[in-house]
Amino acid sequence: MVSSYEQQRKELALKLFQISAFKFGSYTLKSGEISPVYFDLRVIISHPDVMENLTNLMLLFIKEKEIQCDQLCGVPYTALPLATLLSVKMKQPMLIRRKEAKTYGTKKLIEGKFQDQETCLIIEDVVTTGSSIIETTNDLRNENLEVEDAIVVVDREQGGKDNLTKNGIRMHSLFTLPYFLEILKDEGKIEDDMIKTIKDYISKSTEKKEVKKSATRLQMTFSSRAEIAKNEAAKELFKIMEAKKSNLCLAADVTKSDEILNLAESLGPFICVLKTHVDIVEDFSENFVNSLKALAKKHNFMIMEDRKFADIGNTVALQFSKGIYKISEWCDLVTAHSLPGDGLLKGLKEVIKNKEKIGIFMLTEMSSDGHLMSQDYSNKTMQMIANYSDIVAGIVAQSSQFTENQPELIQLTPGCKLDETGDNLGQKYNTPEFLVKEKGADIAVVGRGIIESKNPVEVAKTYRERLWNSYEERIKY
Ligand code: 5IU
Repeated sequence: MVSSYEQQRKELALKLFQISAFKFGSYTLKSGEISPVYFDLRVIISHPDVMENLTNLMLLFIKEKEIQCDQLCGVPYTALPLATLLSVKMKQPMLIRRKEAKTYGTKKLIEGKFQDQETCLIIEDVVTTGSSIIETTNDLRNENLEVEDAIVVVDREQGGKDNLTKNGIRMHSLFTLPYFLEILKDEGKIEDDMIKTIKDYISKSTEKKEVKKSATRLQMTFSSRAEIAKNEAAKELFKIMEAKKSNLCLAADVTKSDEILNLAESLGPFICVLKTHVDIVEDFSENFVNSLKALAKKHNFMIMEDRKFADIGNTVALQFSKGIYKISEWCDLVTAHSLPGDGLLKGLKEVIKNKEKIGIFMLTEMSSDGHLMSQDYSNKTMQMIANYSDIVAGIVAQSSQFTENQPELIQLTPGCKLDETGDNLGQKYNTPEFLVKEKGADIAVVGRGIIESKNPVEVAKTYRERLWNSYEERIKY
């Protein structure tokens, strides 16, 4: 049995090479990094014989590891057909995780029939950091399913296993990159020079990983991030967060200026940012903003106007500095869309250059159901921001959208409530713990969860404590 398994494994490795499921040469990865090896297991769907052999091998592997499960779930997309074949052969039901909840009918994220506490085995093709498996696991666990094991075809050995262990998932991989190298070398299918290049690459990326390990955004303290922040307002905000032990932003969505000032006075001590929508204030006046600024100073919080600029540079410069509101005169932070292109940032920069400290938060993703900000849109927004690090303080996002480790930027995440899942107008909510620990939020925005509660002060304290504890747990790793 063992020898036949080893034989099958070797044959499959050679076959995967033959059909270009992995290639050696010089490839530019999504991150911009040049890699001498490239994996693309999507090609296997064009080779039914490989699909069959791989499924058989995975079956033997699951048996050998003595993994028991009630359900199978493939990580979208490449592993879906693999999970399907395994499900049929094992006579074990499977589940499908949607990448986005449906916007109509039932808002299910997990399709298939299941019961509480059933165990679900995850199937994945290639693992780099393990983040896709973690996302799938979180959605399954949210449905009260148990996830303990993941079977993967290839482990690139770039930190995935450790990340999964931290999340309570055992990862079992059929293949690793060094194994492929060994087999191909034995068969004379790869030049010695290439083996050396790849081995150097592996050891270099391990070294890089070690350095990065101590410095990833999610593990750094806010005070150390204050040191490297390039935008002055972001620097100050990090310091405020650390000083007040608060990463809570209050969305003061009330329509009378006195109500906002009352909130600022009573909740000011517990928040790092007070977020306004000035266009909903019915009795706006210069006095109001002056009082708000005084309270911001008194309680040491920053004022964010959630203006969501979305026009050409010339217009946003006017909207920012002129009109009734003269936003740039009183806000510390302001939000903007990347939709119009970077002329918008140039327009805002024209205004900001005469100010002391203002930081822009760019939207990459919204919390509302059915928003149109795709991953591609978000990636392009991140590229745009890279050239404006002096004026951009961070992003407004639902998950970590940073393409690289960018600890100098702040992730602000709206859609936070202690226990609810949404409102009837499309807003989606998550808990403080989930947003900070799983979704990379540095600051969470809470509006109605606090202002519509019976005791806003007590509730704000609870949010602040739960958000801060989550941050402290996050940096421990
Ligand atoms: N807000 C969102 N989602 C987003 C963005 C902003 O909810 O994606 I960008 C704003 C809207 C509101 C606040 O001012 O954050 C959330 O308020 P509630 O906690 O009351 O839902």
